[in-house]
Amino acid sequence: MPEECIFCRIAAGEVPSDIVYQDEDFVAFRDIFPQAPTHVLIIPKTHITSAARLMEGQQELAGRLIMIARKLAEKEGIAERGYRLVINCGSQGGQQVPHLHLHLIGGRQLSGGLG
Ligand code: DGP
Repeated sequence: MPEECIFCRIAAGEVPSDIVYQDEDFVAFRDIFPQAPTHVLIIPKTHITSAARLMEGQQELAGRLIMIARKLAEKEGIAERGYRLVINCGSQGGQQVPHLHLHLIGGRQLSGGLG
């Protein structure tokens, strides 16, 4: 794991975070700068820099990321009213942390725009 990767350090338990879910391969924790009442980041424990670096053999991992988001949306009580799933990818995509993460955002009315 890259020593300097903040999300690897969160996954390893070296940096505290508000963890809402974890299993052998994934961790989900609340975003430090929440954009909505529910703002959770779901990450693979393995260091993948971005969605652009996903390999063919990681299709299942990518699918599980979304399935975890779906289950967490239910757990957070936002599944019925709706929510947003976002993966920022690369600098023009607005990605700030270079470790693949899926944002689960909801609990308020979100605008229709994509910025
Ligand atoms: P992105 O722009 O897609 O790379 O989003 C990165 C998100 O990560 C941003 O919403 C803030 C969040 N974040 C950055 N550092 C930390 C941290 O140390 N802890 C937590 N919980 N969230 C963080």
